[in-house]
Amino acid sequence: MKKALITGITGQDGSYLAELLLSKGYEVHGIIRRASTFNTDRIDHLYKDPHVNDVRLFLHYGDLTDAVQLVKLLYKLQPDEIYNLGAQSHVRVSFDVAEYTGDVVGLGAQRILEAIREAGLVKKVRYYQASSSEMFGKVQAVPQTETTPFWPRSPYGCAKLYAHWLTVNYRESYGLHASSGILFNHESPRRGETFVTRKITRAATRIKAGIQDTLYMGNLDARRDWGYAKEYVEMMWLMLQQDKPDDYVVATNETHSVKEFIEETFGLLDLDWRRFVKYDARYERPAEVDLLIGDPAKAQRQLGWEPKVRFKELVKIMVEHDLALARREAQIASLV
Ligand code: NDP
Ligand code: GDR
Repeated sequence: MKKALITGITGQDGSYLAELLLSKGYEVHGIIRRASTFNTDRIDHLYKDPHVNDVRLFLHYGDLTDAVQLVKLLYKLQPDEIYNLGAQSHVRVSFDVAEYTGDVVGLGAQRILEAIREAGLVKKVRYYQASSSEMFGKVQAVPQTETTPFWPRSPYGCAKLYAHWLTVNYRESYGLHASSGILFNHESPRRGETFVTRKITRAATRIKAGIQDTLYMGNLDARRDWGYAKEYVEMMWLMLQQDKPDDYVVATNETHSVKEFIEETFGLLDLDWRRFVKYDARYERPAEVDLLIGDPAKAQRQLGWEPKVRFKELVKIMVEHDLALARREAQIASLV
């Protein structure tokens, strides 16, 4: 049985990846952070009491800022694959907590890579780094490919770039099987509620259910290449199944503005978005990434991967999920 370790297992991608690996027969280990409230909502359906038989999901306390614990875990677990998905992943927030973001996102990757060496796993383990289209930042070329020059526009983007080049460097320096997935924005009903797509689908469906009346937004002109998270985690796994490690752009090759996402969402709900959406400067960023559109030709060619869920279907999946949620909320509100 193959053994995988996932950092960021409680996040959107971590939860889908854990599902995928369990379905493939893996023993899955995840690092979770201690919090005063439970933060395992997205993986609770996968968790089994460790006292019963046939348990294949195990959770360990740890943190990407805690090098000693990372080394101890790698020694103990001796995983075949490591997926480094843990991050302070909010771009706007990274301007507020810049140092912390650099610590977790940039040095966090370094700590794991060093832990791999320290635990003597360089020849055994395969490493996946969650790189980001935010590394492209200021537009240098469209569509963006693996060879487009990087120009990050936030502390988050800079930290991801550091982690990305470290991944390349450990591959070149030590022969580590280390791959970077340069993933463009990917969304789902499990997306955090402060990222733009989920913020929109949550608000619009709550407006439809009569429990919210306004949605405050920042820059509506930014354009993103939005795909479906559940599909994108398959790519992470595929990269680690290749004989040779490499870096791949994962995207849909389609771009839409935030305004188009709003129009599509409110349109599905028969609502006129102009009545409900208001501007609030607090959601603007000191520097913006204006246009992202990725060319996944290399992934298609070498990994045989093609995105299936496109923009309209993605919006529909999220709206249907959030409408059911908003109706439950409205029902509860009417009882109290
Ligand atoms: P989420 O924000 O949903 O999840 C982030 C995960 O990282 C959570 O499990 C979180 O734990 C964990 N985490 C945060 N800080 C630490 C820390 N100090 N130590 C250990 N774990 C920590 O992100 P996504 O699932 O959307 O993204 C997964 C990865 O992919 C991230 O690295 C992200 O930057 C990157 N990425 C995401 C894209 C996207 O569009 N979704 C696109 C490209 C890259 P907790 O639950 O305790 O907060
Ligand atoms: P992004 O995602 O910064 O691309 O990073 P986000 O959904 O936060 O923003 C997308 C675009 O929408 C604009 N925007 C707003 N964004 C938020 N969050 N809230 C608002 O009210 C709002 N109004 C307009 C933003 O300015 C931006 O242009 C995501 C994260 O998942 C990263 O971790 C990941 O690496 C990249 O995607 C690829």
